Amino acid sequence: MLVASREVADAIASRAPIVALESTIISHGMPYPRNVETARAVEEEVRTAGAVPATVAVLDGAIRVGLDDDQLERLASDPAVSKVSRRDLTHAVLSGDPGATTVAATMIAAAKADIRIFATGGIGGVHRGAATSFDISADLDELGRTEVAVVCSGAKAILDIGLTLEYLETRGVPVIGYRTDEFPAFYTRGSGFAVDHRLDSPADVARFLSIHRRLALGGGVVVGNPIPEPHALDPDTISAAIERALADAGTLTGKEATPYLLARVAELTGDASLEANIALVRANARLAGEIAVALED
Ligand code: PSU
Ligand code: MN
Repeated sequence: MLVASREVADAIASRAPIVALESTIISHGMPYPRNVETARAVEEEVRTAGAVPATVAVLDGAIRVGLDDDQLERLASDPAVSKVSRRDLTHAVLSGDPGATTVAATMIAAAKADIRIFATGGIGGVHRGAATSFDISADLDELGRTEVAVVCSGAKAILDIGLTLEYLETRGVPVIGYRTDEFPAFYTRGSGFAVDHRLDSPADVARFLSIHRRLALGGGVVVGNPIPEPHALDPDTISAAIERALADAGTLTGKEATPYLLARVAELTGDASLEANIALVRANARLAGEIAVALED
């Protein structure tokens, strides 16, 4: 039920560095064909760093770790691809229908395949208004229980970033700032909220992850890597788009809430946000590759 591609299986067997990559960002995060181009470019960033990319999805009744080009193309272009988080995995395998994995589901697949590093754009979090909607991404509980490090550009301000960090604290998840003291807010380099610890090199992050593993604490680690400076968006433009998207979403909750908000913000901010998104995912993949290469045990 978990099938690794030949290349990823070989890398696991020889203990070569591997970076897991998610697929919700391909199927539900970007328009075709930029999504499949980005998926390929992100894999290339991992390779440039000296690691093997392992994009994760559910296809033909199995969780796939490592996809070929046809599989990437299908995820990018087939409108029937569903969004698969922890609670959706069983049904996706049973039905045989195509599914794109979220951060939570990708972490699960990575851990089963013994992959310790995973790169993405942004993690899910505590939605604004969660006190009444209870809308808290399953990504956060997964980080609390599954030992995979997630390299990301923080979380989008469509979420309540302060509450997201509180929740991660409750679940015992360390939040690292990579060359920053602030938790990044995806399109912008800072959120105004401090990280727990700052680390300044892939080797330092790798040492942190080794100790985390040796302590057998369980659970993941968030590595927040701010969007590369030249691609960062103007904070006022982005927050206006977010406020508008939240107003348009009304009381929408459940698994459609995040994709709706992401698509609406992308629509309102146009090409600039798409280019920013691509730039930050590529940078995260590169950094994750460097950390994977630096990991010694
Ligand atoms: N945030 C983004 N881009 C994304 C997602 C979140 O900026 O593509 C996706 C990720 O796959 C994440 C998922 O795991 O949305 C979270 O969805 P939910 O809030 O329904 O758990
Ligand atoms: Mn949700």
